[in-house]
Amino acid sequence: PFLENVIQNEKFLSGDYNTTFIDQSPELFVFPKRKDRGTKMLTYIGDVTVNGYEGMTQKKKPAFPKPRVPKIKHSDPIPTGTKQILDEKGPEGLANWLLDQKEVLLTDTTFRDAHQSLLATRFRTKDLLQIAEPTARLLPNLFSVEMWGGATFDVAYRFLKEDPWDRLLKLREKMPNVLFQMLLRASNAVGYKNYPDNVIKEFVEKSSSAGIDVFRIFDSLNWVEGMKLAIEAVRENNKVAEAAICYTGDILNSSRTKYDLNYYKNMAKELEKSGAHILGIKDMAGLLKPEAAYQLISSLKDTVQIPIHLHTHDTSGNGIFTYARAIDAGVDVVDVACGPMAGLTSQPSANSLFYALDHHERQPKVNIGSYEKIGHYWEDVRKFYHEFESGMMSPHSEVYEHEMPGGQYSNLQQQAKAVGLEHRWDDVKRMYRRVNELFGDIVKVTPSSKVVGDMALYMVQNELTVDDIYDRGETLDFPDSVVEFFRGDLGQPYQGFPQELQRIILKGRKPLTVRPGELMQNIDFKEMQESLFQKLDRQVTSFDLISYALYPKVFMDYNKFYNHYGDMSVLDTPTFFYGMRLGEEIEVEIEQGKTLIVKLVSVGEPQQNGMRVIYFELNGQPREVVVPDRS
Ligand code: BTN
Ligand code: 3PY
Ligand code: ZN
Repeated sequence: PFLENVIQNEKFLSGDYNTTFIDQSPELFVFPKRKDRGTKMLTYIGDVTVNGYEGMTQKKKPAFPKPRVPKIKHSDPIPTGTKQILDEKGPEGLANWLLDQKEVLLTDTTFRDAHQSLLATRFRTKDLLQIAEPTARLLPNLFSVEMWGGATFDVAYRFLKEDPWDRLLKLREKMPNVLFQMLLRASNAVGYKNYPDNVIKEFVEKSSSAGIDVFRIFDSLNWVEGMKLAIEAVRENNKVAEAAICYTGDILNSSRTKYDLNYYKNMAKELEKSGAHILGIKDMAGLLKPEAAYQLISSLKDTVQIPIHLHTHDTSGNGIFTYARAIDAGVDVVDVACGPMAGLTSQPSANSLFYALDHHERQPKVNIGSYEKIGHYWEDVRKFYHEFESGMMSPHSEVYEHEMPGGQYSNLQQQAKAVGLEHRWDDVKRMYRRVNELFGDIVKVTPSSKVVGDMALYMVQNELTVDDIYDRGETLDFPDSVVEFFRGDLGQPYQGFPQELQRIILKGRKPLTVRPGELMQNIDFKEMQESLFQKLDRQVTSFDLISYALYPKVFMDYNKFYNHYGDMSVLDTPTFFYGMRLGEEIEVEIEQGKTLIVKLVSVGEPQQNGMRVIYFELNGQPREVVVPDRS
């Protein structure tokens, strides 16, 4: 109410009154019942219509065809699947069941890694939800659906202004039969740094209770010490601990011996000993070439008893060949994406793999016709996100040089764009490789890959060479993530840090050599709950708490947005990104059975104070809102 009055005040509107304190006092914006839902929503639509959406260059709303949703009979019972096997037999039983299958099994990553890798993680819950039930009904033989974790958590709050927990809960409701899998960055949870031990435990417990069955756990430096706590936490919740080795380098390249076959065999044994139910091979950049895949999987099958799950990215175009060889070597499960969301930096295509294995005794048991139908939906909806496409048009064998993870490619490109380096993308990729060499050839996967990316952007932006780092490093102000990495905050790289460089970057400070979690204070969740209750002025759920513990600022910004505009996950995606066209009418279901009809009537000229009045009709009644013009 206060704010309402302020922004309608003449002096305020005329712009000759200093209200900068408003921007500096976020608490002023915490007025839960300030405006009705309709007005808040119109304010968002008006704002995005005038100012566009962050990261989008095109402002004019394109016309999109209506997505083709496969027809299903909602009244039929949903076929049972692997979720029921886990519930009946427990994680060990599920692992044994997996070993008994002759066919190769599939994990479908379309709901997570595919769009993380192709579209900077921007897929919205609304668009995932529409295809969830058809997927459950038409593809009940999948091993799992990877639909959470990695960057989806952060991006949901930060850019999509939606609650990632809500996504998980709603999808689970629609897909009760197939295992839900998530990517967990071990001690970094779904963030970019180590968290206290009790945050990791709490996160795993809450994710399990909200619907995650299989946790693919990896450490960004392949440091097993950093993974044990997460593995243990998953086991305690009676869920499946898939402990993963990140694959880097090339085991068959005799001039690159740091990560050789023995390195992987040793790590596999350690993970099995640490309680993994499944061994994951996480080839995040798509560097595992076909012959290497055959040799790696064959040796690992002889090394461990647990099933092996292989993940790759099709960046080079060799993904199907790699899988075919891995399947001959006995891999149990492979990660694929639905055809129209596959290939390039995403996973290899499920559809292509199916056909590639025609007349092969291990051809997966999926209904290819169903996959094609589901693909029509993804093909149509992908168009909503075309502004986030990386521009990569064909297989990109350069990946063997820069080794950038598929899940990072389109995201780092957005980061480069944000700092004005869009036109220097080739330089950024070249620098990425040099930074890896400078750092001693490390495993590059979130968050270590982000450190390499941040350093590459920093060097390109400041026109720095590797020599400059050694010559003038003492005077340079390195990105925070780089300093933290060299301090040991992400754990210890295999064979240690390059000492001279570490000394330069730390400027005399002493690095950690133990597990960072050992030194961190546990979070007092009870105390946090109270302080968050004060800040939010509403009931705090246990999901809110864990999100706040992981991402305090991102979470508070999301809440600020939510108070200002309401729940914008209800908008259709074109409207969310582009707002509305003059004269356009849309329907918005703000809750089940409650639909608003919104028509954009006209957009006023900018006033002297930089504000515009936007005229709508809401359910046939005239309504106007005032929004800033930031152009
Ligand atoms: C927003 O971005 O949501 C609000 C920005 C509005 C700035 C206005 S212009 C008139 C008034 N005077 C100020 O000093 N700030 C506000
Ligand atoms: C992530 O951690 O988000 C990844 O996808 C790593 O490959
Ligand atoms: Zn991946």
